[in-house]
Amino acid sequence: MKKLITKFPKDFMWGGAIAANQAEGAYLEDGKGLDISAGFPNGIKHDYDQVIEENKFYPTHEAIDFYHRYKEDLALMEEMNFNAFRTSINWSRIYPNGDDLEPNEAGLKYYDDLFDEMIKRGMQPIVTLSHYETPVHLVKQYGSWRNRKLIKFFLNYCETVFEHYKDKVKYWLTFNEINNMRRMPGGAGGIFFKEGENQQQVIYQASHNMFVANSLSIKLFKEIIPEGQIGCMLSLSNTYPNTCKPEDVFETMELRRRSLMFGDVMIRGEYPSYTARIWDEEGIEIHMEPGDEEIIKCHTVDFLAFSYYRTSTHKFGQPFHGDTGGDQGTPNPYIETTPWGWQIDPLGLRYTLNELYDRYQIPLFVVENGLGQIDEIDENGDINDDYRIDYVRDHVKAMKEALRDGVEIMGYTYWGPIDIVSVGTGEMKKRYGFIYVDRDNEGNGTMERRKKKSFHWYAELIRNNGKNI
Ligand code: BGP
Repeated sequence: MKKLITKFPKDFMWGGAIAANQAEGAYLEDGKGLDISAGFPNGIKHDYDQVIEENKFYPTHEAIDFYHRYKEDLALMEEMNFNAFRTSINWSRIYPNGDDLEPNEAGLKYYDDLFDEMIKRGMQPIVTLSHYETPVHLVKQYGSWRNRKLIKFFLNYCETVFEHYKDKVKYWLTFNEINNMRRMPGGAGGIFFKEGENQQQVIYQASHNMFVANSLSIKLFKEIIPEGQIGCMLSLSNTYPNTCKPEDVFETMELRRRSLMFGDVMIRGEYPSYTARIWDEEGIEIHMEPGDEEIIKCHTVDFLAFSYYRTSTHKFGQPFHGDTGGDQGTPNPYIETTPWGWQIDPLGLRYTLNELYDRYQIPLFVVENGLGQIDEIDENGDINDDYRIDYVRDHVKAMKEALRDGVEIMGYTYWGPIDIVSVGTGEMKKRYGFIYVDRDNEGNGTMERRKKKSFHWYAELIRNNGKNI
């Protein structure tokens, strides 16, 4: 029998997470190609510009200039005692078009320097291979993941980066929030619909192709970095039934299954049995090649990484919809709400950790959790973000309780330890950071970095390995 765990393990990974496109900027520098993130002026929840318009402001083009300022930024993360830092490699820095024959050396060099800097500062790099950054050429030329050719291009990219960084990076994630193919297929998979298409058909076909790519990338990974670990990454904020009416309860389970299906394929190695009914009812026919199911069965992930921001409630008959925070239904009267309508629910994290561990029995990694709020600088130049401290404290407490419940948790990387561009809405005003960045929604500001009150609090939390929680 497993022993009772009462504290965070010694090797627990503490740190923060960002994505290349939301932080780096330098969107065409040093041979980088265009990736889809460059074409969303108002975030992936909103319209995508097929052609970048001159004189229009696109927040990711400069973002917070992490590309040039990463040394300064990582020094601040070190001050907060991070032992882990998650970011993505932007695919289009390595293969500018996605289907190039040779990688872009300047792109490889940039990440070499970045990972060296993290390691020098005592941080384990955790790298996402694809975080809403599909090269635009792959979208235009091949229709993105609806085309199986993408599998080959993705594997070529994976092989290059696994080989190149094998001595530096031991923890990898395949597709960021792959289940957001359901909610935001443009951002998650570069899928933009043509008129008259059965959108669900396209989403599931593209997802299937991504599942095959996920499994084959794991196969490659195990050959190249056998001592490392690779995980899948899902958006798993949760949804409760709005009432105890059986229909609310049942349909909420069905909604949750639409996300867990993605985990089931990549963790259990097969589509769950309820998939057949969903596809039948939605007129979906998935093209699978001989051998696909075996590939998916043989090459599964080592751990489940996920984002958790909030909970919502679902009422029977309510259409399913969501955003970067997860599924979104009817507001819950028992919990607080942020100005963006995200409902804060620390106990929901404990609930979710237990739900996932019961189902999968593999290590879990909370790679995103954070509070997007409006921060103000007072007359002394301070930012007293006690609300952020409360948010993190309560979620970390919930995690500690989940450890006691017997859940295996590898680490916690707070989302957005430094203010970055919001992926859903393209704003800077929605700030997550322990570090403030002087930049606004219109692109004004000096980019100066400033520590918020939460900076010191988080540094202390990590120093104590969560003991004082
Ligand atoms: C997740 C994404 C992140 C991140 C976060 C917060 O969906 O993986 O990239 O940005 O949500 O969302 P937002 O930036 O829209 O507030």
